[in-house]
Amino acid sequence: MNKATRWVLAGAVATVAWGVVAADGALQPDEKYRPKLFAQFGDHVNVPDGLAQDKAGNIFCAAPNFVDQSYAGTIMKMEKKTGKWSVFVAGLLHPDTKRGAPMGMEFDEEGNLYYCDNQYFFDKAYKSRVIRVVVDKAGQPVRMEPVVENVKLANALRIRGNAVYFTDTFFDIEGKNQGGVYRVPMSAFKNGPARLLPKEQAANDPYCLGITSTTPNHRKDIAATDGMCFDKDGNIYTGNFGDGHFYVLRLKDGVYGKPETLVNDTKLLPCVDGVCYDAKRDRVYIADSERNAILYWDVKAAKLVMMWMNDDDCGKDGLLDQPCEPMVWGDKLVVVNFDMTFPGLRNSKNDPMHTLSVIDLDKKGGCPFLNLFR
Ligand SMILES: [Ca+2]
Ligand SMILES: [Ca+2]
Ligand SMILES: [Ca+2]
Repeated sequence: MNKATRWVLAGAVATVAWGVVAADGALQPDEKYRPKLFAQFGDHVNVPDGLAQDKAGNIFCAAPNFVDQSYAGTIMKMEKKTGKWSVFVAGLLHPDTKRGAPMGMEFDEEGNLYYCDNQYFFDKAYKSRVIRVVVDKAGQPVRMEPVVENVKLANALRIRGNAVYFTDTFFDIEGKNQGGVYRVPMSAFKNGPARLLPKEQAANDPYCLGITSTTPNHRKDIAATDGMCFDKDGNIYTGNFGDGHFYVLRLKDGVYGKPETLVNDTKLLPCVDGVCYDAKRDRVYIADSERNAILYWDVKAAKLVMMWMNDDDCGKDGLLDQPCEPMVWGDKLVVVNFDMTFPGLRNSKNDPMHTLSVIDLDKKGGCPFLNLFR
């Protein structure tokens, strides 16, 4: 390759990516975003995953606890005032697997909590569900009930208007490597749980908004649709865990378009796990599980920016250890470290440090608590 060609290629990269671009085309971390330790748990939270916050700014962390299954799946709560963590609720047990595995979650306007119950790691035959935790005025859980069933791997979840939105990461249709984004209106589960159609019929499932597909990269992971969030205009951002393909589903005249590619370059973004939106800065934060990295998508500029990335680390001082879910909390970004290990990730082992990290965002006044956009 001659110098001119190289320059042209570098220019092409620069149109989609900010930050320092290394010789191999990858983005480099920014020291101002160095993460610090936010919380460390004992083995009762051996695999943390989803995050949510209520209107008062209390933080909730889901723990499916896949590694040490002698501990039940739980949802932990941190009181904003005291910073103290306690068990909010144990995950609702599935009658067949006898496990509860809370992952992505969010509160609705009434203060009820909805969460993805990921049964896929116990049984791949459509056992996953969306569960509603009915919460009373004092903030105490009253009861739990399945509201959506027949899901494969329920992963990320958001509430907007009177509907629950979530991702299903595996369709398990040979050779297609698909996953999807779903929208189920709350009216559909007024009298009992709504049910998704089998994946062979997903294109005709009235609840299926969009299907994405992974092209396995160097990790050979076929996991598809993982994180999801809305921007202030109601557009949906999502991405594949297996190849880092990052998409937007644009809302136009009340209807979502098909997933459109924003980034599809394994060098720039090899893995998309959880994503969340920052209305103040108009950014979508992206957890890159593979590289222990957090990036953001600048919505207005349509550019990908690297914030932080570190080598394999147990996380005891706050460094990232398979980050799976970011959440804007005031002027901070709280990041969960899944630390479960999958082939090809930098995280080499599930270690005894079960941690949340925190990154200080640029001081521009912060975000209101309860980062919801409806
Ligand atoms: Ca996830
Ligand atoms: Ca760790
Ligand atoms: Ca680790």
